[in-house]
Amino acid sequence: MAVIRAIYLFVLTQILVKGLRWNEWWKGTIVYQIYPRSFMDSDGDGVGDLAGITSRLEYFNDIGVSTIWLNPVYKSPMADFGYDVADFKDIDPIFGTMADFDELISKAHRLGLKLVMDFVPNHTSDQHPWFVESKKNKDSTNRYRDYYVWVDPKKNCSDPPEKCIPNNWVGLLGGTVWEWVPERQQFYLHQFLKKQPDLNHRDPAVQLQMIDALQFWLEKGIDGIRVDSIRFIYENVDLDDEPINPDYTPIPGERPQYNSLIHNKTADLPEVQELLYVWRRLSDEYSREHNYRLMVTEAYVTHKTLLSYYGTPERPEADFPFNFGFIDLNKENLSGIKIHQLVNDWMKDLSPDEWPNWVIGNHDNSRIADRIGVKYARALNVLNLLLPGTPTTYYGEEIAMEDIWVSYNDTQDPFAINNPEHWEEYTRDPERSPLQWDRSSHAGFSKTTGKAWLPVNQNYLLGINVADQKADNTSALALYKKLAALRKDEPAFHTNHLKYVVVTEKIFSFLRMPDDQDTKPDSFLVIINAGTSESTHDYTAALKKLELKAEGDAGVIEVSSNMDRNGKSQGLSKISLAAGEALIIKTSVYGFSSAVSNT
Ligand SMILES: *[C@@H]1O[C@H](CO)[C@@H](O)[C@H](O)[C@H]1NC(C)=O
Ligand SMILES: *[C@@H]1O[C@H](CO)[C@@H](O)[C@H](O)[C@H]1NC(C)=O
Ligand SMILES: *[C@@H]1O[C@H](CO)[C@@H](O)[C@H](O)[C@H]1NC(C)=O
Ligand SMILES: *[C@@H]1O[C@H](CO)[C@@H](O)[C@H](O)[C@H]1NC(C)=O
Ligand SMILES: *[C@@H]1O[C@H](CO)[C@@H](O)[C@H](O)[C@H]1NC(C)=O
Ligand SMILES: CC(=O)N[C@H]1CO[C@H](CO)[C@@H](O)[C@@H]1O
Ligand SMILES: [Ca+2]
Ligand SMILES: [Ca+2]
Repeated sequence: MAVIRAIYLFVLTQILVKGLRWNEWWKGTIVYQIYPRSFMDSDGDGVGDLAGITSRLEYFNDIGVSTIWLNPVYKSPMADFGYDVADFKDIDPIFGTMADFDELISKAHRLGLKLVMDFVPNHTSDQHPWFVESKKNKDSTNRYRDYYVWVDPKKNCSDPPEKCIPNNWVGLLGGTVWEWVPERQQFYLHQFLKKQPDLNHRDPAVQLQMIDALQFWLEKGIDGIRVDSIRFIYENVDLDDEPINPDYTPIPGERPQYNSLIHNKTADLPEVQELLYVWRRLSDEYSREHNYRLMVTEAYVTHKTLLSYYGTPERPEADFPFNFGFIDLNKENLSGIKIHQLVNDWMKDLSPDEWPNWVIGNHDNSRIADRIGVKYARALNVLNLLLPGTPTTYYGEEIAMEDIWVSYNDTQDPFAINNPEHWEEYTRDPERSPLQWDRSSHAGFSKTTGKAWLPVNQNYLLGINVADQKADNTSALALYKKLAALRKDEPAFHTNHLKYVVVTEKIFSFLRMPDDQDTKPDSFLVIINAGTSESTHDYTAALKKLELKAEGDAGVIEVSSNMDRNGKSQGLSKISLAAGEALIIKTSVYGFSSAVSNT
């Protein structure tokens, strides 16, 4: 039986990637981000774990997701919930064992799912044996001596050495990046928490350790890596001060904040491109027929720097760098024009071999439903899944989950606890609450009779949970499934072709078309009303301007975001959408000439 099922799923996977080459499965997929602490708790300790994820894998087949990406599950003292790695080749007991991991990956593959792991090369935990050894002394016999960024106290300084801070560099969480270690009579650098010392990638031994760690997981059969915080990997060796940001007003008496400086000595150094290229080549060595390994990078940077992470055809780097254009979209700036700007800013500079991608939320930012309002959350899933490129769904977005509120006293996130005066700005607890599975206690996330690591949002009792939404064919989840199926089944969504149609303060609309234009194929007009009231336009006139051919003036509403107009025929010359509504209309518009247009 298991064998038959495996073959069946293999066939499904093949259909999914129809039109894509074997090494392009990641173009046809949806990447689903799992924050492991919050997805599913199998043993009732109130924290999500690997066995919990394994127990829920069928969910992904059900909703049409074929790639899961796990935030770090490596051994860690959890000073930054796993982003402080103490062993790159082991699983933290809070998440389970290596056997649990092996079980997860084998079941995932059996179900036709791809598994992508987070990779955190910028820093380790201060509990990592490398750091424990490195901090002991700076003797030439210390094998780990140069594994971290160690520097002497500032020269010509009359204060005690520990007060002679090397330069003005400020970390992401405010305050100096330098931390004094009496044993070595030196400072080490940390761009994040003190408990996250930065690795020194200029030491070839560190580069080899990273390769060793990557090989370990690639050999276990993971389908890709997501590389964390790449813009911070290298710092300038000359240790010059960074320029003061003229646009920043310091608050008297407060320790320096990250934005007070222009970070051109501690971020986006060109050396990182070489490192990405090395990791790309390593990853490619493990790519086999029907087993391509994906590489994605994470950095909040300018558009130009971001695009550089694709590398070039001769020196490829990331398959795609995460596109965070939508990550700070909020109620104040949500509009048709804004969405057009965000989409076009990304699309206009891509070369034909650079594949787009979209991210609307993650574990570091308030959930999309909170930022722009629940009313618009469904429309953002429509955008995310139907624009050209690979969408990333942050767990819970498929059921329109919202943030929770956590008091300072109950706060878990060390970024906030370490910044009491700015904790609300730094805390990431609100977007990390457990996935809401059903109406049972802790929303089905955990069997614990005590507290879970974070509380669930009480709206799980009001229909914001997987079980209720599965049973309701008008739910956000029902919409999500429908969109995922469209992406999979319709050739129009397997290409890069995009034409903007009507763009106004309220409306963003676009046309998706398949490659084959000779057979008058189906194309899809996607319309989103991001405004606060109804909007009606003549789309026939707008389509005419694009100089496309059309068979008649009517289409069929394939999906409406509220799931109440599906299957209705719809004239194109007058289409009305309620505030927050999205429509996907099947039309027979065809005959495009260029792949991407800026109209
Ligand atoms: C240290 O200070 C002395 C006396 O002020 C000066 O001559 C010397 O150039 C300084 N050295 C450095 C490295 O700045
Ligand atoms: C850093 O920025 C300052 C101010 O914008 C500029 O003068 C300097 O040349 C920059 N340095 C580097 C290394 O880019
Ligand atoms: C939206 O406005 C906020 C300020 O309210 C700003 O921080 C953010 O960058 C803006 N987002 C976009 C996508 O323009
Ligand atoms: C938070 O904790 C402090 C110290 O334990 C206590 O004094 C304070 O009353 C608590 N605040 C709230 C809102 O619970
Ligand atoms: C949902 O189910 C009801 C009852 O079976 C049916 O009338 C309706 O058309 C369905 N709606 C959708 C969007 O499938
Ligand atoms: C989006 C993302 O991955 N953010 C992570 C970046 O790296 C820091 C430090 O490792 C983490 O705290 C963030 O969660
Ligand atoms: Ca657990
Ligand atoms: Ca670094």
